[in-house]
Amino acid sequence: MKPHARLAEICMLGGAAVALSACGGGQVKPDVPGAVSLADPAKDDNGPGNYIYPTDQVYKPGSFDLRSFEVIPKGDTVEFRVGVGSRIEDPWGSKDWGGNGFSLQMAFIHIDTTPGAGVTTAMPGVNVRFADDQAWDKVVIISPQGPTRVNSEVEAKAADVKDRVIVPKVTRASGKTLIAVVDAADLGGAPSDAWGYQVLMQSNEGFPAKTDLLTRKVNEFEGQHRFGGGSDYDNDPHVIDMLAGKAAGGDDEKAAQHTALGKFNKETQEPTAADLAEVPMIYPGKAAQ
Ligand SMILES: [Ca+2]
Ligand SMILES: [Ca+2]
Ligand SMILES: [Ca+2]
Repeated sequence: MKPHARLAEICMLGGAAVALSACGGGQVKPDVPGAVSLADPAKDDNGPGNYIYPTDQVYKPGSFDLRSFEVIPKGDTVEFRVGVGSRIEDPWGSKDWGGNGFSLQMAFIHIDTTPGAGVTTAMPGVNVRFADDQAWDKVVIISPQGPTRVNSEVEAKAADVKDRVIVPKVTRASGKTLIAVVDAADLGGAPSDAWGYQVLMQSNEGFPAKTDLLTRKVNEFEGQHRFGGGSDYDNDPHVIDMLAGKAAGGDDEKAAQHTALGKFNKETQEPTAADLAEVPMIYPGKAAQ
């Protein structure tokens, strides 16, 4: 959906609760408290710059190219929208495995709601970390897997942070957009303009390694169902695209992403947290001020 169309939809929600400075205009910056609308560059779905899609034909170009991210407060619920670069399909018939109507994409939406608190390690299998002063407090998992499967994976592999993990009450795909609806209470309240976000794009792996939370591996060489361009160990970021933003350094978002994701210890086969790439938290409210 084009930003203008999206804006028009928000505008049509209208009324006292949803005031927008730009209704009918060209801007996409909504005035709804806590609302977020960010764009991400096209064709940076290559992690640190050199990752390659798996070879199977289901992984169509643009499938993991993050293009847009929206946070839409709606009363007691919050809708998250993650746009990608190609139409979202369901080649593996997700209804047969209790899924959500798509097959390939997976997104981890990390949220910094509480300065000075939170977690700096990402979900198992993603192989990145956050800075101490940008620790995440909640993560919304957009997965094609049904909630029973996602919750059992979290219980098995991320039990120490399970109270911070939010499996949406609704997860679906529409066109090129993944849509997730969560209760605001699960986020600790309605979104604030001070919150930070990082969206890590991954691919749903239905048969993950025991250390990986439904994430598809990045190896040295691409395979039918493996990304290439990284390493065969878990030192490389298993992140295909993410938000970078000017906050991540420089005006060039692609370069900022490539630089951040390229800073990992390439020599180790048994990485500790310090060996992993550090990804930035993006604070859209601060940027607008
Ligand atoms: Ca992108
Ligand atoms: Ca790897
Ligand atoms: Ca990006």
